Amino acid sequence: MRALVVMPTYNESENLAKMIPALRDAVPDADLLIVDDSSPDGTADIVRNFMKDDEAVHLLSRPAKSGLGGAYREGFKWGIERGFDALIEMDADFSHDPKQLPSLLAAAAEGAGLVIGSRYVEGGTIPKWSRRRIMLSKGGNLYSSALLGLKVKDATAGFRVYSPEALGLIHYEEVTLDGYGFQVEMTYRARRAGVKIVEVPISFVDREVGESKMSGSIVVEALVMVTRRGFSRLFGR
Ligand SMILES: Nc1nc2c(ncn2[C@@H]2O[C@H](COP(=O)(O)OP(=O)(O)O)[C@@H](O)[C@H]2O)c(=O)[nH]1
Ligand SMILES: [Mg+2]
Repeated sequence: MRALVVMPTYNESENLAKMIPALRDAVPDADLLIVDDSSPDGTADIVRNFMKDDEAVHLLSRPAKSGLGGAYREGFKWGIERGFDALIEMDADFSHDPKQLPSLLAAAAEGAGLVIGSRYVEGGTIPKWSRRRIMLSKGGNLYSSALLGLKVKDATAGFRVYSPEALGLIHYEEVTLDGYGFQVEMTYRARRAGVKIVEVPISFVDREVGESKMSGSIVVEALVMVTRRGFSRLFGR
């Protein structure tokens, strides 16, 4: 399987300097595409440095910060055009452990069109979150799953593998949401299109370096989408 890690970055130079070698180590056969939005901290320079002597590292540079969803849309397109047959979504901040990628890729190789690295299936853990934080995240997931009929425990997760066939069925290029909304909408479309979805347990840790770019408005955007879509699904329109 030719796998491509699509990794959006905004001000992740410190994380990325460690993440690129960690990925090359954990999945030596995979290529790596960093989608950077001209981060002022010089994230792209870190990538260019690795590119000098590693042909498997690639950079897609965008002129301005324009959101996680768009970064994934452009990264997926880049990978599909070049014939990759597993497209990986992953944060640069070490929330998603590169060492867990082989188990996600194994599920993809067994025929799942969408593999979700899941915190809420048996074996998944979030060692550092408070009970309250876990309840909030789980609650959001239960709400989304019930309203949209996702039959998935962790629809907001951002550690995933897609097959190009699944991305085609999903029409990923039409998904204009960001952050959590992007993940949930992609899951909803995959379920509706009959894509085989498999959740693989992961251990999720909060970032230690750099700042989260997730904002309250991204959470609200996701909630509005789920509620609207859910009600029209359940009560017809
Ligand atoms: N290219 C790009 N990457 C982004 C943008 N927003 C977030 N990211 C990256 O997407 C990943 C997830 O964002 P993060 O801030 O960690 O969100 P959190 O995990 O929900 O706190 C990280 O690698 C970020 O650097 C953006 O607007 N453009
Ligand atoms: Mg993160």
